[in-house]
Amino acid sequence: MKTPALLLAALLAAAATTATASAGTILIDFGSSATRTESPDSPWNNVDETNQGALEGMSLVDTQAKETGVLLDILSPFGGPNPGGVKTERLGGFPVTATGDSLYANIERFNSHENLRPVLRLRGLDPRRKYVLTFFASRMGSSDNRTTRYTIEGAATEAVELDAANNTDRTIKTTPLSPARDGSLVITLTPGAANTNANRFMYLGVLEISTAD
Ligand SMILES: [Ca+2]
Repeated sequence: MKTPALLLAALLAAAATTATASAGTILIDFGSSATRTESPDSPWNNVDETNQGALEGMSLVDTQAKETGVLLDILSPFGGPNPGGVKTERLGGFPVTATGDSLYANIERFNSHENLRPVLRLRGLDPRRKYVLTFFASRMGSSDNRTTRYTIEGAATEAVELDAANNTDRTIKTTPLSPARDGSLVITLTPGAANTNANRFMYLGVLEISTAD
């Protein structure tokens, strides 16, 4: 039989193990408030037209429903939600509520907005760890190229690109990224060089954040 002291030591050891365990995968659905991803078994975070305008310090949960300590700010907003993403669920992929919509932005004037350049900031990341970001965006019924360039600034700067036009299953991943010394990664959206859309539409539908080690 364990003495109270030993039991306490065992409990403290268990707590320490939990505290140093890596945060699980974080999933964020960007899109319309009408089609948020609500999944009690595997929670998502939702950013939509009701909260994206001046989002500050959204506390992100991982897919195990644990608070991760990672916070999301939107430093420069999108234009609004677009419902035109792919609605067919892929085996093992993201749910339709996440792939079927997105938040969009534009350079040439559209819906009274122009020269939008969305900027997102993740805070509270561990500067000693590396993170892989996975981006997905879909805009079906497109007859042009709608490539979005996602530039990520952490300890170094990296950019990845994805064409949302008629995209059903392509995602783009970064290499393992080190956050800046203050634990942040800043993500800026711009149209890719291949983007031929008249408004230079760019999109973000899903962001997945996972630890690389
Ligand atoms: Ca959604």
